[in-house]
Amino acid sequence: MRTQVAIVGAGPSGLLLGQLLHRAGIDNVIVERQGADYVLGRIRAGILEQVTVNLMDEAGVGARLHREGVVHHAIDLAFDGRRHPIDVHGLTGGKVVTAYGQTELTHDLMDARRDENLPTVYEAQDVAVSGFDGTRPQVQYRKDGQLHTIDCDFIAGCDGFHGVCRASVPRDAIREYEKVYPFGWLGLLADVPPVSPHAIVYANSERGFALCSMRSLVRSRYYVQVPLADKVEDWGDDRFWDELRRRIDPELAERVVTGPSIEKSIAPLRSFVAEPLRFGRLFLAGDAGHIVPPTGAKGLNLAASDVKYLSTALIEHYRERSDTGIDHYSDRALRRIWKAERFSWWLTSLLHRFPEQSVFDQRIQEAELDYVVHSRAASTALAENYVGLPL
Ligand code: FAS
Ligand code: PHB
Repeated sequence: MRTQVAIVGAGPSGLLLGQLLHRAGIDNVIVERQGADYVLGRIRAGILEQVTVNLMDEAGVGARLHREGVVHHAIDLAFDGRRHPIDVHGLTGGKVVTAYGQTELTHDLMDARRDENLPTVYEAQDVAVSGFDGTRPQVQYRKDGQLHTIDCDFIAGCDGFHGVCRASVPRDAIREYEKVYPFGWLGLLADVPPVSPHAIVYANSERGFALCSMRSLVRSRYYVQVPLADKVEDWGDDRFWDELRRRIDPELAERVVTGPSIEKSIAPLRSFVAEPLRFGRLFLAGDAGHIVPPTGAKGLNLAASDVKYLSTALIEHYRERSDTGIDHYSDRALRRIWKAERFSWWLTSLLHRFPEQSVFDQRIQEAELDYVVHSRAASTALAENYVGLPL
């Protein structure tokens, strides 16, 4: 098989890139190691920056997002038994975020790809990439016992943190920066109305971090910080709901509507960046190139901005025979990635209880929370990062 761009991974990065390239008349094939249902079954992000919403519109798949997404103008920081609103909309001259699950976004992209009958190989085994340091890159995979080879001009590594593309880059050609946090997030999804439908609540309590979010007005997403040693089977639904309510203020706790979990999982928290993001004719985009702790709701949105930069560069290559965008892809993407890494690290440090935290560290954290919610300058800095810095 031959194509112009071979995309490894059918998560949000790969699907969005495939859709944007197709709409620009650039042939592409997506090779995914899991089945479509498995990809859709992973419950992940829930908050979209305007950049991501705009990109879904550019890809021609934004209709349901506009119908069902819930626009948020503010967030609440909760500590010392009180909630403090941060007027994100007012502080950023009218910018907002939209609550719309990654599962739904992925569904919309998968449906569009299927409707346009675009080549997508699911359940591909032993995916391998080669030749990207020359002019004849290839992607190989096994399917139904047969070995298949895709000859292409470029390979887009959209295969996430554990993918094969970054792992295929010679070790001396790549630098990796990582910080692992000493706790995880236990997330619960339930078909109950969200306790705070128009403002995500970020709570810093002496028992640890908690987050009250949503997927729609009838489906809620909650998280509590847990020790790394915890297992999801340690946490029955009742224990989760009790712990959540103990970490938020009593008035809000009273209003939490509980119900059976439809998904429950523990995600580790890490910050990670690979540099550069281009190796000859191989590009890394999304979680394949970087990971942020989910506190700042940046993971999916960073994947979208990588895809915006990469799709623009590839379209410029084919349409204008110019490689300026390709040559600058890595530097441009990394500038935005590192700023989002900083914000995600900062918000994680501000809102979580660290096992080794000294009493001095605790007082500093309390002083910073007090400063952020009472200083317009500090609230504005939080707000402009939360809605997403300009591309
Ligand atoms: P993905 O990991 O989503 O997709 C990569 C795809 O490549 C997968 O489908 C995988 O099966 C496939 N693949 C892997 N190896 C392959 C191979 N060798 N061959 C072929 N295919 C291969 N972000 C937020 O903003 N908010 C959140 O609350 C949040 N929560 C998260 C919770 C968890 C548990 C995780 C892991 C991430 C979370 N994220 C969150 C971040 C997440 O949303 C990612 O940013 C987003 O999925 C990035 O999309 P992709 O880059 O497409 O990577
Ligand atoms: C979510 O709804 O999954 C979510 C919301 C806000 C965050 C992280 C995750 O900061």
